[in-house]
Amino acid sequence: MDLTDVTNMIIELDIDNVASAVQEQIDAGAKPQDLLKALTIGMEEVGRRYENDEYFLAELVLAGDTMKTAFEILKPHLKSDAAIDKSPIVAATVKGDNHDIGKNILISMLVSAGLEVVDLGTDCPPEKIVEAVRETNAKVVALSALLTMTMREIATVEKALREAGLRDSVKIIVGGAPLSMELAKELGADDYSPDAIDGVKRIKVLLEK
Ligand code: B12
Repeated sequence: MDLTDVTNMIIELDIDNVASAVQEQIDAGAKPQDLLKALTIGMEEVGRRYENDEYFLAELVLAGDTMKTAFEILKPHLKSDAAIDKSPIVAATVKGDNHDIGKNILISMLVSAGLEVVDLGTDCPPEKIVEAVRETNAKVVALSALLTMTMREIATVEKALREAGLRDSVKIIVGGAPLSMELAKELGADDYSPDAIDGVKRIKVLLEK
């Protein structure tokens, strides 16, 4: 049993055995971050199969549940450095988008790093984000966007924050499959990260600014 087997369990939607396999790898001394990578590679392959009509919506749903089951085991082991700032981070998946696995992984890792997070969930309207930033004096907004169709909502959030007079006091960082640094900047965000581990590092830098 190695990391490739964990990847294959995601691809094969083996929800019954994935938790014990992850636990076994942890007990054997595998690095939690390598395990997260192995799980994510599995999800990427699931996405590829869905795109090629080898998997359908039912498989996507089961893959999501399998990933969540595996992550529950992994979560307590993903501890990182001590907190540097206590000002909260407002996190949400953009309006029209219900994907939350990546966002939830990012949030777990931020919390493990000692940071406070206000989780606004999925399909989040811009007004809710503005309100949360105003109420909590958050310095960072972390947005997840997985769908090409709705990723432009990032620009809508940026505009709403600007119109509310809050844009100068808050940094926007985004992530999700269809994005890149170039796209993120084009949509008005300050930063982008392709994964949660690097995302936490970048958010810490943004909090220091
Ligand atoms: C699981 C899944 C679902 C599940 C979601 C379950 C859930 N609770 O989240 C379900 C079945 C509900 C679903 C539904 C749909 N999905 Co879907 N889904 C996926 C899949 C296979 C995996 C996503 C995932 O969880 N990955 C694992 C996590 C860990 O990775 P991640 O989300 O990318 O997050 C990581 C990084 O991106 C980053 N990150 C994420 N957010 C943020 C935010 C910040 C601030 C930072 C710093 C970092 C960061 O950190 C994370 C950890 O490292 C992807 C394929 C893919 N390649 O992404 C398709 C995919 C995203 N889905 C797709 C589609 C088309 C749909 C549907 C429209 C299908 C349909 N016909 O109904 C619906 C849309 C529903 C909606 N309105 O949202 C397409 C999108 C295509 C596009 N470019 O627009 C994809 C790419 C599949 C494909 N290849 O076609 N889906």
